[in-house]
Amino acid sequence: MHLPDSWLKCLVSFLDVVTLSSFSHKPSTQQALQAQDVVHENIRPPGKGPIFYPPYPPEDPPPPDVAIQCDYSAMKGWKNCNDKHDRGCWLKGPEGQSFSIDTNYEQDWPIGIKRSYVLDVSEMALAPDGVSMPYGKVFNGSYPGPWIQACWGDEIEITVRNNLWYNGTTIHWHGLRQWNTVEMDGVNGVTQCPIAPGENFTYTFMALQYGSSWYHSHYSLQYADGLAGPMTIYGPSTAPYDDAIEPILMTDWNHRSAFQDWAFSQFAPMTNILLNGKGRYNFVNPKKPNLPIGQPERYSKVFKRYRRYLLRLINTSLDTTFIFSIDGHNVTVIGADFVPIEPYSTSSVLVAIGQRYHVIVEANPLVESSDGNYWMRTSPADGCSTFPSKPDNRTGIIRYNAENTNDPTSSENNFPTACSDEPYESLIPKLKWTVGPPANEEALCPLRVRLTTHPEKKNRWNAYLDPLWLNFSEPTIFNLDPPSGAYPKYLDVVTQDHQEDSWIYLVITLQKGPKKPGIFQPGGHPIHFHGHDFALLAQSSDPYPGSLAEINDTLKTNNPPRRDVVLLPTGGYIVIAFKADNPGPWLLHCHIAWHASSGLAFQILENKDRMRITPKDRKAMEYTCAKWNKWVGNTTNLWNTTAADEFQDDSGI
Ligand SMILES: *[C@@H]1O[C@H](CO)[C@@H](O)[C@H](O)[C@H]1NC(C)=O
Ligand SMILES: *[C@@H]1O[C@H](CO)[C@@H](O)[C@H](O)[C@H]1NC(C)=O
Ligand SMILES: *[C@@H]1O[C@H](CO)[C@@H](O)[C@H](O)[C@H]1NC(C)=O
Ligand SMILES: *[C@@H]1O[C@H](CO)[C@@H](O)[C@H](O)[C@H]1NC(C)=O
Ligand SMILES: *[C@@H]1O[C@H](CO)[C@@H](O)[C@H](O)[C@H]1NC(C)=O
Ligand SMILES: *[C@@H]1O[C@H](CO)[C@@H](O)[C@H](O)[C@H]1NC(C)=O
Ligand SMILES: *[C@@H]1O[C@H](CO)[C@@H](O)[C@H](O)[C@H]1NC(C)=O
Ligand SMILES: *[C@@H]1O[C@H](CO)[C@@H](O)[C@H](O)[C@H]1NC(C)=O
Ligand SMILES: *[C@@H]1O[C@H](CO)[C@@H](O)[C@H](O)[C@H]1NC(C)=O
Ligand SMILES: *[C@@H]1O[C@H](CO)[C@@H](O)[C@H](O)[C@H]1NC(C)=O
Ligand SMILES: [Cu+2]
Repeated sequence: MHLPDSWLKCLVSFLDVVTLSSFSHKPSTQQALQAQDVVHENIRPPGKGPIFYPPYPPEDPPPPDVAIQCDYSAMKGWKNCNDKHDRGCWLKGPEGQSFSIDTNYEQDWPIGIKRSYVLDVSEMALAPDGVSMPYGKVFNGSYPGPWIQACWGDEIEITVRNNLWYNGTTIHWHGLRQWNTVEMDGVNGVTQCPIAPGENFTYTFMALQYGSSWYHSHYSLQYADGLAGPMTIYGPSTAPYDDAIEPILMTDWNHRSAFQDWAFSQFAPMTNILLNGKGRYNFVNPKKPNLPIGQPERYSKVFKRYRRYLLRLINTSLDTTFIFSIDGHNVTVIGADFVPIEPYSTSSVLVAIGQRYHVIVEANPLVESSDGNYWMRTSPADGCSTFPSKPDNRTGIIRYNAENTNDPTSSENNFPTACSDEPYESLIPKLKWTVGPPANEEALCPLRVRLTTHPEKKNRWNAYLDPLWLNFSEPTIFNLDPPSGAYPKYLDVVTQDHQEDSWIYLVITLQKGPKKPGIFQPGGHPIHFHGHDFALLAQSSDPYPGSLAEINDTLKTNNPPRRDVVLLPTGGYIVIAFKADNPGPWLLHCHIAWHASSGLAFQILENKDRMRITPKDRKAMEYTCAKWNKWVGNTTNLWNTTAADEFQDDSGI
């Protein structure tokens, strides 16, 4: 590796430990523990605290197969105060206390109940757009997987059973902070060993944030083959609405297994767009005009005029950034990822992979269509997708006029199509953060995202020392003191030890690289960090000047946007900051599946000495590793290979 001297110095200082305190919002651990005790006992004294249906579903009575009830019976004397006039309120106490949109949810949350779920992971041929994909991988026999729902303050327990033939699996609960439960983050090679076929693993964690997200496999390219599903945690919001509808998962889709594409070329153009696993495949690929045309089926929803609907948009793409819009309607954005924001109105929303937005649509068109129905569109952003030709962006239908089942005739809104995040100034968190100065000197050292060529491993993305290459059998969580004192370069471990109330800064830059065959260089990389919401101090498509001092004046530290996925602009940089309040190994990676597989990731090992894993969890984790080692050691179990070292052909995530 040829690096300039200054960069080498940077790498050395990167590992230095400098401590500096500045943050005063200390989460009250005691409160958390008390809440957990109550939840663990799972007491439900009848008739004491409130039990109620959360905003979804609008039907009355609600369909029992989808409706859950929020259960705060442990909170004696409290009442539910969330209604269509006041969605900001959640619970009111007997002495005027409340849990609301103004509650600092990092310190305080209501006492819910324990909810237990089971998810079966298995193989199944899929044809969501009418064209068969034989190597589908699904939760509970459906794509997307079942909707996991819980209420703010609940404890969630999910047992994942692996019934796959040829793969291990681990499931990640995207965007959840997993505060003090890093071992439940579901990243193989980092927080646990893969669950071997025939085995199960139980994830247990608290719902301390609210909003919408998704869960997905973190084992190699598995989620691209169908292992993804929606998740909602009910809580207050920043603007009123009447009804909510189920989450809308937007995804790109291929008619081959991602594992096949990867082995073939490390990358493949996408073939279609699906909303909640439904799509219509009818565009002709100029290079392959003989591909079959699928059954027409589109996602559709009936609206009642003048009602306000909450839509939960989730982008579970493999490599496409989508722009969501509804012909003739604006939407009001009220939440970005798990962070409630000040409402703003817009005619389109750009959702990068892994990002989520809560938006409200008023069923009162700005422009009337002749037939009373409107297209819901998802258009790939310019330069952020790999479709060989423009796919049909008419992916869903809003019907006011349900009798008319014809295709709408509405025309598209006007909106920008550039591949860049929602405007920086628009994303104003409701709960304000003031970011202190960096506790880590190394903030002055940028982490450079770049394409490299490895002699054997072909094209690879590198973000720190080396393209990431995890060892499934040796997760970082069990490897806190590497034998020689240093981690191998390919594990890309950045050690950070700081006081809980300090801020860690990261600068991530992206140079414009030369075009390379077989590798997708998009207009932006959606960068996702586990275990934290991070503050976005800067996001620029200008080249990084080389030191933080030069852009110091431009850093926004007074309530900057914050979230868990951000687009890193090509040729530019981002500066992010997070609180050192959640010990353990956390993955930071690009959410373009091909890029994660080719190494665009590193691990932050945060305050490892403060990590606490219960003996029960440790035992389950060790058991999982033992079963995995046994399975992978038996080469008759492996797909199309007789050697365990050929079996892993990507970074592992
Ligand atoms: C998934 O399937 C299993 C087995 O059929 C079932 O017990 C479980 O309740 C299902 N999970 C969800 C979340 O629907
Ligand atoms: C996972 O399973 C697929 C087949 O579905 C196979 O092609 C791939 O090699 C397997 N990879 C690993 C790492 O288990
Ligand atoms: C998980 O596996 C254990 C044995 O390893 C078994 O006793 C248990 O019933 C399984 N749990 C579920 C939910 O299948
Ligand atoms: C999902 O994210 C990808 C990658 O950032 C993007 O290309 C795509 O347009 C997004 N989809 C939607 C519906 O916003
Ligand atoms: C709709 O959104 C656009 C911005 O995308 C804005 O300029 C316009 O004022 C909005 N219209 C209404 C009626 O809110
Ligand atoms: C949506 O599709 C239409 C028809 O193909 C096309 O003219 C339009 O440019 C597309 N919109 C965007 C934002 O790409
Ligand atoms: C992965 O970890 C296992 C268990 O510690 C070890 O036996 C193996 O050599 C490691 N593989 C590599 C490539 O380092
Ligand atoms: C940035 O500016 C702040 C005050 O605005 C100062 O405290 C800090 O030392 C500066 N940092 C750098 C790296 O220059
Ligand atoms: C290896 O796996 C095969 C297929 O699952 C099984 O039949 C065989 O008994 C296993 N061998 C050992 C030593 O466990
Ligand atoms: C298995 O490997 C052979 C030889 O490398 C290859 O031709 C074949 O396509 C592979 N099969 C699958 C299903 O990947
Ligand atoms: Cu990327």
